[in-house]
Amino acid sequence: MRNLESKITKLIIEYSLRDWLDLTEDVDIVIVGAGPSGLTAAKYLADKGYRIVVFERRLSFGGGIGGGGMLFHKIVVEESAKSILDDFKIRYSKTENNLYIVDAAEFMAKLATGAIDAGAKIIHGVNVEDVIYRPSPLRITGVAIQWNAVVLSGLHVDPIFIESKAVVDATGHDAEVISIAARKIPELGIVLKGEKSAHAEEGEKLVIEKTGRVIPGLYVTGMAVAALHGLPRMGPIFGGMIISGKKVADIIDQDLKSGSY
Ligand code: 48F
Repeated sequence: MRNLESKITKLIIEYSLRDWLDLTEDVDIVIVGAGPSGLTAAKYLADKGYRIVVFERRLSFGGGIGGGGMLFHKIVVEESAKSILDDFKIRYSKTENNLYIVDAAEFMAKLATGAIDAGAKIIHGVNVEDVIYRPSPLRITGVAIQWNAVVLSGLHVDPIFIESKAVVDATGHDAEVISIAARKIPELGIVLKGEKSAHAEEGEKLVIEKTGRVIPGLYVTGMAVAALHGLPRMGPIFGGMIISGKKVADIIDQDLKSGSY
């Protein structure tokens, strides 16, 4: 072996490849997006023993959390999501109207830590650019991925594939995975209604209600639910996002256990 430089390189390549080889055989659920809904789903699914990978195209966690509300560094969470804050050991100030105030930095750091500590693998800098499907029965069986640096460079490079029992669209306002599937596999019959203007209370309620399975193998959580079903936006209140993440984890668990995924 040569000097430290070569050792650094060898170790990084060797240990990264071990993870990547595991991903070719050993993934139960692919979660796309490390925002609040994706990270919450990752933790609760990993807690149940599933092998989870979260692909996040940015080099950071948290999606829309970091900017708080118009860059003010706090976010709001409702009483109904308090038990999830507690599960992740996220601290808060309770206000008189049963709304909880949380530091944006703590919220995203602890959601990510909770997911990782539960056993989810999060890989940054990876863009999900397509899905894998099978026609009979019609279902989604994984994703096509590409380094986001390649996407940003504009180079024409083919993706590689990761198969899974379930794919979760946690990509936020654009519902990217679902819109790709809707466009490229018209026989799925998916119609994206697009997010509506703000109505915080209604948005929070409906985003939880409509969280779930889109078609066999493909699930939706977080703001992607609003994009799919034409629901109102709610701004920097995050109870709906994390309750939606927990709900999709429960639904996937039930589906995988009953074999109806
Ligand atoms: O946008 P994002 O935070 O989604 P979310 O979990 O939460 C929404 C809230 O942050 C906020 C809100 C709630 O009140 O309105 O906006 O629904 O996180 C989505 C993450 O997915 C990544 C993106 O970089 C972000 O971190 N992402 C999006 N598309 C892809 C992706 C893709 N194709 N491949 C990989 N990552």
